[in-house]
Amino acid sequence: MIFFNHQVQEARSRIASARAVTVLTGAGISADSGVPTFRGADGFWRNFRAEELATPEAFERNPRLVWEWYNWRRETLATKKPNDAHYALARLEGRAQDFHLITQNVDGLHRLAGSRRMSELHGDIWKVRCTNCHHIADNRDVPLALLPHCHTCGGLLRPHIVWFGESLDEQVLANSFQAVESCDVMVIVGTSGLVYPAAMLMPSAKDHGAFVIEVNLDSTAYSPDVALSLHGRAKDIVPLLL
Ligand code: BJW
Ligand code: ZN
Repeated sequence: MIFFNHQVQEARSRIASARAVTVLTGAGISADSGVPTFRGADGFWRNFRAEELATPEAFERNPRLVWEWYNWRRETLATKKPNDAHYALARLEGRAQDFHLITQNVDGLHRLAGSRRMSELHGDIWKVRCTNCHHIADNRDVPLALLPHCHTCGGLLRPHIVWFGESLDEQVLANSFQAVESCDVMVIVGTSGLVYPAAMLMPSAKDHGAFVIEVNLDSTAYSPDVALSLHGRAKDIVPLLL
């Protein structure tokens, strides 16, 4: 515990004296709000894993099934609130000289907590996109009609989310790399570090000289390479860092 306190102190002082802080979050930060993670024991829906449903091929084969999954997740998320870790990061944005939040999460909880300087790498579950005219619209309907259609052209709508095998938005990705390459401290919260290209952000920060701090319940793909690994719940540890 003394060792742990010492690590927390070091993380605090690194963040306090940093010119630029970049934070990368994943499903673990929202686990403390009751949102299931992707690769944890609760990551199943019926008998499916995310990898089987979050693909353009799955949507082409069975759009109704994929929409049922998203409907279920939107219903679950509509009852969830940001936790102390989300709020702490929103406060840090107001305090740090230069701050950027990169999230892989699509749940919208960072925005609800007040974060604004943010890149959403994998999209937003509260937006829909037309598969025909590509128009993107906010949509908070819960439940959504299964097989929802575009008001403009009648085309089939899909979630505005980056599925496996699809490219991330170029500008969002470029902004994210710029933020990790120019920061002096990077904080990584609640991600397994298994999904690319997000997984390349930490090595890139390190190559550019950043001090990297990880907050996670367990060891991850990043743990051997980071400067500090803080093990525990995001909602308990992240507020201690500010
Ligand atoms: C806690 C906690 C608590 C729990 N407190 N911590 C290079 C090499 C190999 C493969 C590829 C590669 N480049 C591209 C690929 C293919 C693929 C990929 O990465 N595959 C890997 C699985 C191997 N990537 C892509 O397809 C990407 N596209 C792309 O690169 O296009 C070009 C291209 C294509 C194909 C080949 C080559 C190039 C797109 C990836 C989009 C991923 N989108 C998803 C699904 C969205 C669906 C949806 O949400 O509706 O996004 S995947 C899923 O994983 C989701 C997440 O954002 C993402 C990351 O997961 P995350 O957040 O890390 O969650 P978990 O569950 O994995 O981990 C939770 C962590 O929290 C754990 O560590 C816990 O310990 C911790 N934890 N409770 C603190 N309370
Ligand atoms: Zn349309």
